Amino acid sequence: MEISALTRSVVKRNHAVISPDGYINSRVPGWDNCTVNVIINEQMGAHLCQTLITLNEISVLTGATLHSQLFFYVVEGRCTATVGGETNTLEKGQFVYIPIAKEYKVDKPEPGTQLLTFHKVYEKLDGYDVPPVIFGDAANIEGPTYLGDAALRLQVLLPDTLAFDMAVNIFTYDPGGHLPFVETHIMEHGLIYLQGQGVYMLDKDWYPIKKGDSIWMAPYCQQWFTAMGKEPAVYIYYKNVNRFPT
Ligand code: UGY
Ligand code: MN
Repeated sequence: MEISALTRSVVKRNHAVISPDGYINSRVPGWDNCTVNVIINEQMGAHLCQTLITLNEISVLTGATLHSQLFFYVVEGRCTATVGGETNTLEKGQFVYIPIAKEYKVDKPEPGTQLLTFHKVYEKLDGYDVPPVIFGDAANIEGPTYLGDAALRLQVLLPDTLAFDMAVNIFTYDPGGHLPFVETHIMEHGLIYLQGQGVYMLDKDWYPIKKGDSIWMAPYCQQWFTAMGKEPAVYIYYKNVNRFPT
């Protein structure tokens, strides 16, 4: 039997590893008959929110974005999403980006559907319109090699324009692939592993990481990752981008 006083989760001042072993459910108004795990939030010092929602056949999510934009990504299963009058079925790997001031509804899920969300307070840029609603599919987004390394591929899910202040990318590492250098940067990350395993270095601490684990990296948290095992390691991550460094 596992020892219940052990966890792989770690929460520090500038990074956190949240493994599913410590999840406690939250009740979120408007997100009905579902299980919500708030994984990253301002309570830990972050400037983004990341949740994982597990749906059953009677789950319905309704709401309206106010100051925060919202990104839904289907980790498992299938559901229907209605945003700004447009309804689409969302399957594994598909997503919808909901800008500020939009109503949304998610319903008709397959039991066991898992949705990842990223939320960020939107910082509008003078001269640029608020981005539109975007329905997309990771399977249709190219994954060019990252910095010339054939073991690494990066898919950029949202348009790379100044109207967006948040990026959501999928990073795929072949076994043995690794970040080419230790990153030290102002941008913050939230991520969840979709597949595989490896070792992440966060501010000189080393963590074994696998599918289902999430990581928060505050600005300037030094970061490096190497993939291990028999299959590629894949994570989807948030990054704040494109705004003046005040
Ligand atoms: O975009 C990034 O900063 C990315 N290379 N960081 C990361 O995967 N930890
Ligand atoms: Mn980074």
